[in-house]
Amino acid sequence: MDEGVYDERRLRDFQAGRARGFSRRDLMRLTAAVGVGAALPVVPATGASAAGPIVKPLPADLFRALGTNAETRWSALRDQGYYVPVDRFFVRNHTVTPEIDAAGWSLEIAGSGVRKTSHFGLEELKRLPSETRPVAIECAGNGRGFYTTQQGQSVSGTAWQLGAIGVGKWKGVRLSTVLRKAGISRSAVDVQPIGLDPNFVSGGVDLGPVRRPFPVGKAFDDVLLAYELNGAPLPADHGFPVRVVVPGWIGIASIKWVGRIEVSAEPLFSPWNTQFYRLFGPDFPAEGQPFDRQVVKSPFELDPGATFPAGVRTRLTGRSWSADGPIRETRVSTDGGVTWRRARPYGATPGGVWQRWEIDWTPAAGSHVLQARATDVRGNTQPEVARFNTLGYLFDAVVKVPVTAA
Ligand SMILES: Nc1nc2c(c(=O)[nH]1)N[C@H]1C(S)=C(S)[C@@H](COP(=O)(O)O)O[C@H]1N2
Ligand SMILES: [Mo]
Repeated sequence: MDEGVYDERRLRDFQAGRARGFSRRDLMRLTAAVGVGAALPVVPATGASAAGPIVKPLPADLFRALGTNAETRWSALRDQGYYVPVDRFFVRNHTVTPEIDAAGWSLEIAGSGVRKTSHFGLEELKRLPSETRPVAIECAGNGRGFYTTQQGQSVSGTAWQLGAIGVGKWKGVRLSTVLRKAGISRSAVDVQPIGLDPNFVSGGVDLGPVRRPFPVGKAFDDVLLAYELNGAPLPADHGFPVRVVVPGWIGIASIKWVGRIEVSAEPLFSPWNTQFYRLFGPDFPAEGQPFDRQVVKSPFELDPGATFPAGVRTRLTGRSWSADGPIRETRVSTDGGVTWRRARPYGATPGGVWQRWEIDWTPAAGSHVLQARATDVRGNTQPEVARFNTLGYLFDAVVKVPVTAA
């Protein structure tokens, strides 16, 4: 399963007009109306949460509220285990968390890639062989805010810092098991899960339900239809009763509240792989560079502006990850990038999703800049500057974290 090859092929399909679900003409109409990159306004951070698009409590010490979304504070992951507990797992909602009655819910599998339409209830899915996997859900826009605050560039979309990631223990049935039961045909090429949350309206245009296709090869490789997170039924905000979990891919692939899966004998497109989740900008093709995987990151488990007692040894901690493989090493600088020391990795790493690390530091009184840089086993590492793109995806640069000691 090579995502690069898939993306290139689908880009050519799209350019040639071999598109189902969302045509090139639709895109032209849409971009004429709102302008690519202008569709999503920058959402500023707001204060404490009110009753709104997210059901679970969002205490200010665990989350930053960002419009319809909430990001995990990295300070809230210090002293936590490998998995992110639900009470601090970030939420990314295009609209609102829907309330779904599990008894009345069923999953429809339909389209030109199956012999007939079929339905699966929740209890039926639970009776099929189950699998449990550690998987990170990470928004493609995680770190977007740093394009502006660190690189002085203007991008559109939610101004996440680095808290739009959570690693969970997801239990469910393999999508391949369900697709086989549904009678998937040899001609099927793409699979598109569709959410039951309200349609997403952007720039006055109704883009329909949240949905994004992926290839049948990925569907048969490692995708889950998950009904449990960290040993409990899926919480409402994370997709109850069933969500798709697509390991290694950007968060948008993992459709929550799935109600229907289209299986197609022709390539599928949606605004979520044509208008959004493409790299637009001077370095990229006019129609945007498609992508599916995340990049390397290494946040400290603290909030920017943290203070430490001067002259006292303190333990800095953090986590590093890459969608391309386990982390080989994380290096830390406490002097603004002049010298770098290797952080000590610790803890079990089921599935190799991320690596926790720690390093001791005795700060002198005054202001300091902390930086961490991770490198994965394939040699992917974090650059000084992330590649600008108008929608602010894939921010992978080393982040400069201001702290003080007093
Ligand atoms: N139906 C539906 N699925 C969705 C979304 C959504 O708004 N609606 N958001 C996507 C995006 S952009 C991300 S990053 C992840 C976030 O998952 P979480 O809210 O469980 O952390 O869900 C994805 N699946
Ligand atoms: Mo996302």
